[in-house]
Amino acid sequence: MPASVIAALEERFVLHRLWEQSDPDAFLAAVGPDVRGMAASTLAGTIDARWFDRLPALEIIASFGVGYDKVDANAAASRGIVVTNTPGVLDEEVADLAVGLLLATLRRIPQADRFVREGRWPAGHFPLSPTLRGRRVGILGLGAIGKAVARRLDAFGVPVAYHGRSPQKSVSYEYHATLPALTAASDVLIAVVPGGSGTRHLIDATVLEALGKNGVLINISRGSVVNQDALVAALQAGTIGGAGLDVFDDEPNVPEALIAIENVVLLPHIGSASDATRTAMGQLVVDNLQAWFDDTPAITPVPESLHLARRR
Ligand code: 8YV
Repeated sequence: MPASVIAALEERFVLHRLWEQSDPDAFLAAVGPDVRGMAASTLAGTIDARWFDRLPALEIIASFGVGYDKVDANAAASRGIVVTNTPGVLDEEVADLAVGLLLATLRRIPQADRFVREGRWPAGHFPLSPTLRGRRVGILGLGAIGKAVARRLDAFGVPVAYHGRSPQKSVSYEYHATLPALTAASDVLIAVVPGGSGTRHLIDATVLEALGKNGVLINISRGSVVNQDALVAALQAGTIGGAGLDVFDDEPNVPEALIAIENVVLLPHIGSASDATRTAMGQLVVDNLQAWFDDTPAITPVPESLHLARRR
């Protein structure tokens, strides 16, 4: 959470710093009954009924991030707790990173950088790379971030198609009713769907096989969307051509097997991680809490909380 969030919250509220406690359980037992609002990073772990039991006065959870798969928003709603996230303010930033990761993966930019740094250039040329030219790009999940990725790819002159729950009237990209159909028609698959049980392991061994031996997977959504073991196996066997990953199953732990593969680019979940965008996300966390305790509606409630967004 940016320092600006902590400073802004401290100005307005009594802020309990759970992340600084050596004995969080004892701390929660002491202050938990008084806590009415929570600012939560999605990196902090799962926020579910076990938390709600210890925070009986909790009214609102302002989650830092657009994806809120770590917050059980249905369990919160059943206790009358509103959940907010930070949509909109990070779309363009995450889309920039997605396209950067795609180019880095195809043109092997990090590998080329390592080649120069390691002094290997004088001994011979860097190997020729695959290309974006002539590729068809499939986007899994054409929400706000997916659309921002697609707009960028338009400028790169490559055809874009997508799969999601339903076709969207506002776009002219080709729609595929199933993920296997999208994958069969794509040379690049970019995952931009939210995490959670509804999308868990959507990208499995069968999908990876359909992507093909020159196919490339880019994942900027959640590690859970991809069966990571199947991905490692596909990369090791050469069933797919490469992968660019910003997200993993058990962050911050990345399997040695992935690290050992040369034709992957691995990033430490930095999709939204610019100073400006993280500050904007943090401001939305603060604004949601302030709006709520000013008795005006929460600004960006998640769908499960829509009916609760008005405090009075
Ligand atoms: C952040 C994200 O890394 O918005 C999201 O869903 O995954 C990222 O922007 C994360 O929220 C930080 O806690």
